[in-house]
Amino acid sequence: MRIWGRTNSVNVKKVLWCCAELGLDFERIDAGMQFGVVNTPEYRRLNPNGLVPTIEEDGFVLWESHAIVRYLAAKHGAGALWPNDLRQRADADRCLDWASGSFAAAFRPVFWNLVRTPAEKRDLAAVEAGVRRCVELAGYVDAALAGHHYIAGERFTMGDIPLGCHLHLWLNMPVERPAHPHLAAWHARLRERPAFAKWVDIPIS
Ligand SMILES: N[C@@H](CCC(=O)N[C@@H](CS)C(=O)NCC(=O)O)C(=O)O
Repeated sequence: MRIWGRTNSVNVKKVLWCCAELGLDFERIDAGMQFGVVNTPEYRRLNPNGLVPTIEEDGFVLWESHAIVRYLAAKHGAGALWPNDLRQRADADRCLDWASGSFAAAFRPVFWNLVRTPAEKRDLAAVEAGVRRCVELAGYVDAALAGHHYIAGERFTMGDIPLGCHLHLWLNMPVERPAHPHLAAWHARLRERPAFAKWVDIPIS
């Protein structure tokens, strides 16, 4: 399998972490931002959006990080990342959609302003509004984790992956946050996983 994507992209991290959890071999090609590649006609034929990640496996091309996580989990992680129980799987699956549709949407202005924008050009009003919303949403995750170790129950599933990537960034932003003890304990649990340590728990850039 080939994976196109720079390692500091949150969406690429999801795929790399997932592959490492599943013990999959792959070749990774740096692409996106300073690496370019994404605007070449060859890449656009694979992924017309010009975004990362994209994977290719025996001629099968797939983009959209959460679709990739679902595909790999279903193919290689049945009964583990991909729960066999339909309701448990739906519960995990829901977290992938919520991570992008709700949390990532709120977090984007916080990350882009504080990490990718020079200090003098930052939109601090957008940061403040984003932080307020992220605190509220992180509170929902904290409450959801109160009764169990992982987001969809006692076992680690695909549901933990996108959420884990976004919340790891959130928990490392230089902003004031209320204590969310269940979220913090879950984050600490994720940090003990070698696959998370290798691809997600890296300097933020
Ligand atoms: N919904 C897409 C979003 C992909 C996306 O926005 N990727 C960003 C990196 S996180 C990107 O390609 N940015 C342009 C670049 O790196 O050149 C997914 O989840 O795969």
